[in-house]
Formats: sequence, C-alpha cells, structure tokens
Amino acid sequence: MLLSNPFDLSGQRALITGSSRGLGFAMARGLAQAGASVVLNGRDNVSLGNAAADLAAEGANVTALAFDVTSPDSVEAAIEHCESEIGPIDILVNNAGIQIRGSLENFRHDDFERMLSGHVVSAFSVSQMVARHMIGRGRGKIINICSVLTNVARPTVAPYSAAKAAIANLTRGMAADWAPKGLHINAIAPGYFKTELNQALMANPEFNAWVENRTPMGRWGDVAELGPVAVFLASKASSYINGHILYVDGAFTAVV
Ligand code: GCO
Repeated sequence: MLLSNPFDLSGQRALITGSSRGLGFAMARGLAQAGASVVLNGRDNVSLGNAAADLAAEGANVTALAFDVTSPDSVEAAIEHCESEIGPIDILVNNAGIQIRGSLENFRHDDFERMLSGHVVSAFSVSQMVARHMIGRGRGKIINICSVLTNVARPTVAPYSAAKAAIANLTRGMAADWAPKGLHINAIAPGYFKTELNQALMANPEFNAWVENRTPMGRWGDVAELGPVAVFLASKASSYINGHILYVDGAFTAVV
C-alpha cells in the first residue's frame, strides 16, 4: 500500500509572521499549495489585506491577522484570538524581521535594540504564546528564519548578523525544551534572495556581482524556492529533524 504523501499539509493551519511580502509571503504561498490554511501577519492592514486577497484568488484558505510581533500584549491577544476564533496553530513560521545597515561605530543604540526586538524577542514571544497551545496538543511545528549571516558577517550588518546568530541558538534552545513535549523547532537560513529588503543591494552592480561570484550557484535565490523548504520542515517528511538550521543558500556557506 502506498504511504500517504508525507508533504501533505491538508487540515493544518500555519501562522507566518511578516508575510505581507517577500520571503514570508512566498513561504505562506508554498504552505497553502501543500494544503495548509494560512494566517498571514503584518502590521499594515492594507498590504496584509492585499496579500491575503492574492492568495485567496489562488484558492488558498487564508486569514489576515494584523498584530505587532514586537509587542507582547499584541502578540498574546492575537494568538489567543487565533486559537479561539480562527483555529489551532499547527505550524508557526517566525519570519518577521527588519534590516538596518550602517557602520557599527555609528550605529544608533535604539536601532540596535529594534533589530534585536524585531528578530529575536518577537520570535521568542510569538513562539512562547503558540507553544503553550502546541504543548497542550502534544504536537506543533515551529520554523525560525536565520540567514547565511548566522555564522559569518559582512561589513555594515553586524547587528543583523548578531540577531540571526541569536535566532540560531534560540532554535536549539526551543528544541531542547519543547522537543520532549512533541514539538519540532527548526530554522531556515536563506542565502541572498531577491526580496524588497534587498532591493538596494540588487540595484548595486558591485554588490550584485559579489553575490553572483560568492555564491557557487552563481545567482540570487528566488523566493519561490523557499516555499517547498518551509513545507518540508512543516510536514511529516521532517519527523526526525529537530533543532536544525537548514541552509538554503546556493552553497554560499559551503565555500570560502
Ligand atoms: C545584507 C542582506 C542579507 C540578506 C540575507 C542573507 O545586507 O547582507 O540584507 O542580510 O538579506 O539575510 O541571508
């Protein structure tokens, strides 16, 4: 007898933070294509509504849930609303984050705190609220978003790199505490992808040439290539993978 499709997410519900555009939207689309109901998140109701309408037009079961991932009160209210009014969260993708580039000696203190809050504290507070429900059900999938800048850095992005390194060990710590309770917590570490966050880099001929030469596959990633990876980590296909950082980077971190 053929086994059921291990990548099928039918009957599952996924909350993806920061999913109005870019990597978050692409992962939400991929999870929806695998059968999941998706809950999109962002702070701007207009762009969130447009993103939800786009996915609904493709046949996705989609709900928009605007809340500020950096506000613990907003997070708690949103997760309780989702669990009670929309449905249980089976899959959480902590994608929300910001990028601020600048020389470290001139980097504003408040911007550094925004970077840590936007990436690390938000992943902690959203995951904590969702995990309390997942633990009660004895199952759940959490996917954090790291970067090729998790273990290496480059000039002008030290705060971002520090935040992503923290996400990596937060992923491992979540697995340590929550894998025994039936949860799976992993991270995706994207290489250089064509996103709005990277528009300025893509438009810079020197930086574009650097990415193409530094990446053995010789190109930027396309956000559509990330959806299937999120499906893999959200599905039964990764049933014995926990605490893992999965690099999706065209071999960027495999070489010097
Ligand atoms: C940068 C980029 C990177 C990428 C991505 C790479 O300024 O170097 O914004 O941070 O966005 O994180 O994995």
